[in-house]
Amino acid sequence: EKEKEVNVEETKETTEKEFLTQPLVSHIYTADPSAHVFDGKIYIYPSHDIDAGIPENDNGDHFDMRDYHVLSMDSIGGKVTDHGIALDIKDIPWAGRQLWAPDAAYKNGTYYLYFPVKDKDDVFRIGVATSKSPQGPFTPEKEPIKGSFSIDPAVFTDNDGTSYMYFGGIWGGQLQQWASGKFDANGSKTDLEDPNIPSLSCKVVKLSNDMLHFDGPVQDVVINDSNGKPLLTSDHERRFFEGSWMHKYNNKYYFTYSTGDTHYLAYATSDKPTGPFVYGGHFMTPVQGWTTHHSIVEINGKWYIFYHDTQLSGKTHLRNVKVTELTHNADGSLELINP
Ligand code: FUB
Repeated sequence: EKEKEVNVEETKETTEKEFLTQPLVSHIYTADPSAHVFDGKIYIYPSHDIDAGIPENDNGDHFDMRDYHVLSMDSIGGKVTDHGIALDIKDIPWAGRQLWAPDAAYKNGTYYLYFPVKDKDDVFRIGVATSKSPQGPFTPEKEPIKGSFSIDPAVFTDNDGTSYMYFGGIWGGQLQQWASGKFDANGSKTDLEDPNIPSLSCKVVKLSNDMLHFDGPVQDVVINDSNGKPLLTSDHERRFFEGSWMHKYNNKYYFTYSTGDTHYLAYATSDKPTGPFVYGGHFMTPVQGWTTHHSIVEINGKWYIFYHDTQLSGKTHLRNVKVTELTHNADGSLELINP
């Protein structure tokens, strides 16, 4: 089955400007694009949306994805290649359901695919799979990463070679159910339920040299306002919800994320990869569809944001990935994109 799927190609004979407003592929639904440049080529690691016929709910049960495809292109505006199934849920021994937003990394000749999926007890964990090729297929480890929980892993490698994983998402991503440090099946289905306390934080942890384990404590990604006060639970326009990413620009660390129920992409900056961060503002207004999820990558000296909307289907769980330019202003702020 894997063989049949390999090298499905989509050719887009468009100008770069047209390309920047259109879905990258339309033969499958794709979302949550994590983009990287490996060996001079652009690789995109998206979720692969399907219509599983599950009614929409706040738990996100309708996002019932079952495999990953890797996309690649030589340049922005170039031909997009779908490399077929890179990892199938049936090959992950501990997986139950829902393969959500993945990310990828490279170290010492090996490519790593990080993915969230619910285990057989319906609790989200983060797994890792390896390959000698950026396009896969990837072979999963037998167990989830020890100490992992919730969703949306994003792996960032700093100039000194240290890799960090940012992860977490509230509501369907279950982060609020880990508030005590242990999973609470009867815990809040939304947030911490007190509008006046600091909002739930995304998590960050150092990865081990072999990229397969957590190495050290899981810490909070604290986001303060410009007066040094943490963002509060009630601050839905600014607080973290899910879909984190990290990039470094002019020696500043940019932590970017979705505000979830208010549908913005927001950023916060720090001099350290683990924060604390100072809230900077929104940099993308809401897209069509409930979810908004992105990655940021430098390609030949220009910065791009990969994101998704629902242009092809009009349905919130059947999304399509896109790319557009991202501008860092002279004062370090990010220019607001209105997709
Ligand atoms: O694709 C499923 C979930 O939707 C992702 O994990 C979230 O970030 C949101 O995009």
